[in-house]
Amino acid sequence: MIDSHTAGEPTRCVLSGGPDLGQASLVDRMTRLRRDHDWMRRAILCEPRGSDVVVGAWLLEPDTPDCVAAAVFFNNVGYLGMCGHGTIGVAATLAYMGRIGTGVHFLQTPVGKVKIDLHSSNDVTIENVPASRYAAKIKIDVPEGGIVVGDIAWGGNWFFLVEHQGLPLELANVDALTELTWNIRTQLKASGITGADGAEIDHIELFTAPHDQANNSRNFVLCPGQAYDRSPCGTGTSAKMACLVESGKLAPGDAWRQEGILGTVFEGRVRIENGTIIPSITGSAFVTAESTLIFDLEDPFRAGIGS
Ligand code: PYC
Repeated sequence: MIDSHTAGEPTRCVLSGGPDLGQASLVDRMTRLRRDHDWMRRAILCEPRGSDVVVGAWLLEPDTPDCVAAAVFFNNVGYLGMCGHGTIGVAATLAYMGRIGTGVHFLQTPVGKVKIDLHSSNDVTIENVPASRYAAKIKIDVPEGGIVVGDIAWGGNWFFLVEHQGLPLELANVDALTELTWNIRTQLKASGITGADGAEIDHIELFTAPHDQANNSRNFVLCPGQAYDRSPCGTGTSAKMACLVESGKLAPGDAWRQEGILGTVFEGRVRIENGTIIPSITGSAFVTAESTLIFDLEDPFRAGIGS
């Protein structure tokens, strides 16, 4: 395995070992991983080997010859369609391993092909799957949070995006921000408010003015397993840019500098292809560790702690 972090958010790349998932399509292999071998997700990411914050990227053979690799992203509670910071981490990891050099490459993900432009061993631009706003100005009454208004958008995952007033988006307030965003998520579910085809909205994103005037906005993003994203969130920034384009506040080609809760920044842009919004995100990742996992049959926590 190789660990990295992208703007503070960790990615753990699984390079080899694990079950034989066969030769099926990537989506079928992810289904098989989830159905038959889900204990490995917990064993790799959860305590005592990992923590709730870590996102996994299981690197597999791509279905399509034009991709350098395929990746299945997973976290402490399940699987992600796409992961922006994770894709930047995968790119830095592939560069560290000497599997890619600077220039353009493609990574296959369960929700589509993602372009990677490696600028240096650490600096990467990814072109995400298409993003879109699904619904605007949805109003919900959140216990302890009052009336909250937000947009629903897809950026590779489903997001509820809220212009936040109140408690500043700072590390000192992380517990309260986590509680607020978790209550928003719970209320969305209780109200039957979903993304397309009934998809659960499992990422909640709050926005305020940036701390650094060189940036456009600051965010706090709650991930599905209740951990907050240390990075500005690649799929969340993609969803945000789709909303901005739909409301005429971001033009194709213009930069959108999204600051996260640690103050780290992703620079986003969109282009429009046949009426579809294609977001790209630029950020930096750093390799932090190489390791081999050991599964001792005597270890009561060899499959991780949790369910
Ligand atoms: O960067 O897209 C992202 C992401 C999703 C969850 C954590 N990071």
